Order: sequence, then C-alpha cells, then structure tokens
Amino acid sequence: MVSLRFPFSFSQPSGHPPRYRNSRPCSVAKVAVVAVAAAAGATAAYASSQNPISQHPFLHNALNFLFSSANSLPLWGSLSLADSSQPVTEPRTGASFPSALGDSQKLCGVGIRKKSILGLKNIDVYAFGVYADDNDIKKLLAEKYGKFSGSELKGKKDFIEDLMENDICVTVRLQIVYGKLSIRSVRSAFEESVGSRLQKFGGSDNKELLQRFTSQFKDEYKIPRGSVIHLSRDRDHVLRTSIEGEEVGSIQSKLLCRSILDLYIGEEPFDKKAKEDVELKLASYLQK
Ligand code: DAO
Ligand code: DAO
Repeated sequence: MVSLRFPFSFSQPSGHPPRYRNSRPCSVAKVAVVAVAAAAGATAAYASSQNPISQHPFLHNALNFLFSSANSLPLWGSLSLADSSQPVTEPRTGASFPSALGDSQKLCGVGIRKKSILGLKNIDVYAFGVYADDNDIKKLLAEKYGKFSGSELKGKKDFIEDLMENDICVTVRLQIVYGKLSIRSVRSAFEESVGSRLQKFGGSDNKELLQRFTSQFKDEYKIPRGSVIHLSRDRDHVLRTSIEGEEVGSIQSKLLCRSILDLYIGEEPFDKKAKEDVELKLASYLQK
C-alpha cells in the first residue's frame, strides 16, 4: 500500500529500485553491504571474545578500519551501486539524483518540468532525471551508432527513435518541487501531456489506455514537495510506476511507454538541455 503522506526530503537514501511485483524488472543491484556487514559482525564477535585487543597493534588497526567502514555502510553501498560517482544536483531546484539506479541504469541527464499557469506565470513542477540501462544501450545500439561522437549523435532523430522503440530499460525519476500539487491537477496535466502523445503515436482511440494509466492514481494519494516518483519502462515495454519506492501499478503498452518517454526525450521535450545531456551521455556509453 502506498502511504498517504510522504516525508519531505530531497536527499533520497539510495538509488535502489522499488519492489517489483508483476513486471519483469531490469537487473537489480548486487550490493556488497551484506558481505561487509557480515565481516564487521564476525570481527565484532572475535573482538568480544579476545582481550585485551589493544596489545596487538595490527589487529587493533584492522578492527578500527573495519568498524569505521561499517559505520559508513551507506556510503560503501552507494559507491558500489554508482561506480563511485557522486549524485548529481539539478542546479535550479537543488534536487539530488543518484548517479545510478540498481547496477546498470545510469543517470544520463537531469532537467525541470515547468507549467504555465493561465499564461501568467511559470511554475517548476518537478525536477527529473533520465536513467538508461547501459548494457541494453551497448547491446542494441552500439553496432549502429558506436561510431558517432556525442555532437554527431545530438539531434540525430533515428537515434532517439531507436532508443524509444527498442527494449531498453529506462527510468524517469521525478522529484516533486511544487508544494501544492493536487491529484486532480496532476491528472488533468497528464491527460494533456500524455494524452497528446498517445494521439500523436497511436491515433485517435486511446481513451481507455489513458484511463487505465490515470486510474492508478487514487484521489487519496498525496505528493508533497520532495516526493519521488519512478516511471520505469521494464522489459517488454511494461510501464511500472512507483511512488516513494512503492509500486502503484504496471501496464504493458509500447505506445504508453513511448508516449511517456517522449515527454522527456522526444521532439518537444519538457527541457531541451536535459535531452541534449541524455544524447551526449548515451554517446559516451556507446563508446566505452
Ligand atoms: O495548482 O493549479 C495548480 C497548478 C498545478 C500544475 C500541475 C502540473 C502537474 C504536472 C504533472 C505532475 C506529475 C507528477
Ligand atoms: O509531467 O505532464 C507530465 C506527465 C508526467 C506523468 C507523471 C505520472 C505520474 C504521476 C503520479 C501521480 C501519483 C499520484
């Protein structure tokens, strides 16, 4: 169940993917924390059975090292998940994004979704980060695009087209910035944004699909500032939505996945700079 109120926090404890239910996830992180914790536990047991430890300087130092490492377990965990990279902060909103989700979805770009209110003012609704599975990218796109530099790939329509069409695991992580979002305004905003894409890519009769998507979001949910929402395209074009790590629904539809991704990396993205960053980053993964 999704709790009704989420705490305010922009610094999320980890980039772990949420629990999976009925969709086939992309690969899940193998975190070394358990092994480190076990080692620290074993050492603690040894330490308590031996005395006085301080008479053995080597052992003493080794224990100090292990205990101080155990104290910084979250750091070890995040380092192993994120290939030692630091989180990225979206500068305007201060929202922080882990550099990886799981062990293979890597952050490719961050940006902002704005919305104009009655043509009078523009509000920042949420910051977002786009993640893509670098193994899928290499497997499915390297042969065709590996020879291009970042600047050559930027703006290449068929590259983005292939990214959207292929079975590549992608997650868009949203961090809510606007403090007064009601579910009603969320629903009507995505009826407009996602609805227009469903029409563009799938033709006229997509009311039922939009309805299935929006009906996942119950009126009682609250998404205050700081809430984290994941929109993930899993294997076989399953769109899985989670709020604060809790899955709220999954729908298998290539058209819906494509329409959602189009908001961020399509022809008229919410944030052009974010899309360019995604293209450049993907080019670097292709060349690795
Ligand atoms: O309070 O009327 C208002 C402004 C609401 C703007 C809503 C934009 C919603 C955008 C979708 C957010 C998805 C999480
Ligand atoms: O920004 O216009 C947009 C569309 C974003 C789609 C976001 C859908 C997820 C909304 C979750 C709401 C949960 C109550």
